[in-house]
Amino acid sequence: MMGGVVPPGWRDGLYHDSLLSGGVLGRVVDQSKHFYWVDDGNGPSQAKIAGRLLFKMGSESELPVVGDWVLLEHMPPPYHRIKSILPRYRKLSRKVVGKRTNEHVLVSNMDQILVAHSLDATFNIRRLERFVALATDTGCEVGVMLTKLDCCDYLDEVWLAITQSVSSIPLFKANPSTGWGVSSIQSWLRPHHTAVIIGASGVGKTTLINQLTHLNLAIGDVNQKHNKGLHTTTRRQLFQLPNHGGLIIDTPGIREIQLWDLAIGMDRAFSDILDYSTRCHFTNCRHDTEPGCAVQLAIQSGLLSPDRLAHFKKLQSEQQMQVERRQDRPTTIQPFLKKHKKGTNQRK
Ligand SMILES: Nc1nc2c(ncn2[C@@H]2O[C@H](COP(=O)(O)OP(=O)(O)O)[C@@H](O)[C@H]2O)c(=O)[nH]1
Ligand SMILES: [Mg+2]
Ligand SMILES: [Zn+2]
Repeated sequence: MMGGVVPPGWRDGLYHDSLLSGGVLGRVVDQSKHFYWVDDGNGPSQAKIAGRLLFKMGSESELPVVGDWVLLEHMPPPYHRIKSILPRYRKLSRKVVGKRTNEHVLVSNMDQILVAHSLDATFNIRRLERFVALATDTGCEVGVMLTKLDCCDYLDEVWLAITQSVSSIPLFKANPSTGWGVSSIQSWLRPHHTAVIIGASGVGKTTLINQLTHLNLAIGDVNQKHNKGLHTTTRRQLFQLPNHGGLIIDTPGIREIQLWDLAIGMDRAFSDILDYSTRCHFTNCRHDTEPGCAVQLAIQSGLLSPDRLAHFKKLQSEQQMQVERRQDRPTTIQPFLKKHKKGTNQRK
């Protein structure tokens, strides 16, 4: 459809041509408090949401996020106008903390997710499983980067736990500070595709991006007492990998992952348990004390750890609670419109 310059990560065929008329195609690559940075292939420029578009929005989750494909109306400086947002084919979201269950879209339209996890004293296999489930749920290709092996006292045990629990996913051992292991991650990242790196704070996400992009973004200093990086990355931003063509989005640490639409992710993350459960005597088996439970049998014969089953049950009930909460979600327009309407380019 287009010759010459295209926005970062664009590939022909992502959208039907009919969706691409009526504006200049661009991609949201960064956002600040009052405007967005949109790249149409000629580098990022500042843009604001057109008043008309804003008016049509029904909830906060419809606001542009990094990764979105948009149609721009070019305007004299300082701001172009975002006329529309093309439908998101993928998104990473989490539940907004609070009384009501609201969706908070973090980034969109990514192809790969790299889950970063450190093997220092903060290592937690359940947290790793949650991140992997969240990532898998998006439909993206998922990889795991394990950092800080140099800070791990029980490497053999930890490694065994990891390979047992996330066995089907490519695992990359790396030390982003020294660059060790980074080249295999670079080969896994697909040229002209968009990857997102997620994980807790201080695990080396931004350090990896610095290695991949040869940039010098501020990273968190290790707080010796807690062995955690300080929260330095405060926003999501899309970077291009030189001599590679791939794109990667940095994210701030997701401190507590709330689960959203985890049904598919659960199935994939716990496919072993689901496999066993097909052989349970009762179809509605809760894998507790029911006779003929194949899951309990797997535990007794050492094939499955009781911890893993307990974690599976916990996630399942959290998921159930969210489904119930979502059903009584209000559909009224959120007060967010007020906040964003200020300073918008309202069409006269
Ligand atoms: N010892 C050690 N430190 C690392 C490793 N990877 C990253 N770091 C350090 O961990 C700190 C936090 O890194 P940062 O990239 O800001 O983490 P982010 O919060 O995930 O973006 C920095 O001081 C890094 O130098 C590693 O493999 N080993
Ligand atoms: Mg960071
Ligand atoms: Zn059972």
